[in-house]
Amino acid sequence: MSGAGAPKVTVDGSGLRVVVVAASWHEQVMDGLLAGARRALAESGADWTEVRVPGSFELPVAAARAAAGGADAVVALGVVIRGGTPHFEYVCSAATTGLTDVSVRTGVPVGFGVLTCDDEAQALDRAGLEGSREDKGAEAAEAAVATAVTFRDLVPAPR
Ligand code: DLZ
Repeated sequence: MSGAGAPKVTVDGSGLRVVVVAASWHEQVMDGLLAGARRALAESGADWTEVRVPGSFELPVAAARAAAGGADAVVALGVVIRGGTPHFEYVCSAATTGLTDVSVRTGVPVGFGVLTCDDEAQALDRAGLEGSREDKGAEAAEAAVATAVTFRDLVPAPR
């Protein structure tokens, strides 16, 4: 999937409570994703807390807890790098399906900042680090906040 065509999203997220759920595999890339998300959230004016889990497989349950705990939006960050076994497909699928399920079931927007890459170079290029072409942590945070702001103005959250 190409990153070309991504919108520049700037919204006023003040008053929103955002929870960032972040996996811990691939530390350097995760540091970049987290820094990008923090930058975007600070710019939006939203308040946020951060929860770390071991791997991307654990992101959906963390997002579910955050949504049940009253978060207005969740930002999910993780990095999955293809190895030599089908494990990659299972972890990616569990994270993607699980996060989608949490979002649709609870009505709480979940920004998807989970990189699914063939190798570490691809991940570094998307991590918002110096020399990266893309900043997926910031994009995920901006998307979550923008969607929560839209919903705040439109409809009460189903709880
Ligand atoms: C097991 C595993 C592997 C092989 N690779 C990754 C990865 O690249 N990125 C990631 O976030 N997590 C990985 N994991 C860990 C799983 O997500 C999960 O934490 C474990 O299977 C324990 O439930």
